[in-house]
Amino acid sequence: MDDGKTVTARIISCIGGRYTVDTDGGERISNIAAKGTFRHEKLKPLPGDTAELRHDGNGYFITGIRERRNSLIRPALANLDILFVLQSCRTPDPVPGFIDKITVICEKNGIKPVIVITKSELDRETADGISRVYEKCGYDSFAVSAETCEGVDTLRRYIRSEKNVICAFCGASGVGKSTLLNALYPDMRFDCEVGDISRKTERGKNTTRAVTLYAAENGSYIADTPGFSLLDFEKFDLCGKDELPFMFPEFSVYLGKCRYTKCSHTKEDGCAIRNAVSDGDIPESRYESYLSLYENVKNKKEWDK
Ligand SMILES: Nc1nc2c(ncn2[C@@H]2O[C@H](COP(=O)(O)OP(=O)(O)O)[C@@H](O)[C@H]2O)c(=O)[nH]1
Ligand SMILES: [Mg+2]
Ligand SMILES: [Zn+2]
Repeated sequence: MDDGKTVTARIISCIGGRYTVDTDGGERISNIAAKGTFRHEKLKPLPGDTAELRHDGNGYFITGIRERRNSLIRPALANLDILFVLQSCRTPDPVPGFIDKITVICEKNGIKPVIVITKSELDRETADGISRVYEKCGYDSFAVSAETCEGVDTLRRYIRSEKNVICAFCGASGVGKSTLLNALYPDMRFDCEVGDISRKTERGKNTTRAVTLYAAENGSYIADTPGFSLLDFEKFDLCGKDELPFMFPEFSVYLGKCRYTKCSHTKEDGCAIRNAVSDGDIPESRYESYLSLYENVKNKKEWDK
């Protein structure tokens, strides 16, 4: 393919400014650079991007990327379809609000969040309880254990049923992302190390490890991501306060039914959302997250992403 024609390819990793891609023709090409002029634009090609490649006689280089559906800064990924949000029911204990902040980011970016409660064998009741909260909100939700393999087959079937999607596993360090991925795909080696819960103390310089997409079945790609804390998401401007209620799918049937048209759903009387929480129709933990995010965003006039 040395004819100067443009070839499109999926970027699957970027390490030290060198890209590995899968071409539409099914060829894997490594060690590709992005062309100089392209680098001057602020856009940095990310795993998940559809890249345009040209061959200059010596080798391929990236000349551009196709318009993205979405992009996340950390984990650095573009065109994500599904984000599996992992949270362990024990060790580490669930962090209130963690999943909800991510579902809001997903809603905002057109990404489908799927909730996975890990280490279910340690506390089945808590695992099932959290899982049910998200089912109630309309999300696909699973309780799994890589230790006993409970729920692993179900989750594998679920991932297989989605075709040609880009997925990533995310969640705090130590919740069991790498272990679960290796249980789901025993033939692949996910190389974000297993066991980095013990490395929490040496956080700092070394935290940005590369995100790599692995080719799974059905034309899908799946990424492990290095552990991150909720703090990494503070960089995101979530959305404006007026938009926030729409990022909670379980609110949707009540919106427009409050006494006041400009109801913030935080303390007003006659608020349909607050009534639904009292009636047990909206999970309390989700509403708590709404209130806390509302506090974060209420003073912002505009939001850029
Ligand atoms: N009890 C229990 N421990 C698990 C399970 N899955 C993973 N672990 C342990 O949790 C720790 C962190 O797992 P790891 O996959 O590295 O987490 P990651 O940082 O999210 O990738 C390791 O010590 C694993 O052995 C599970 O289903 N049950
Ligand atoms: Mg890991
Ligand atoms: Zn209201």
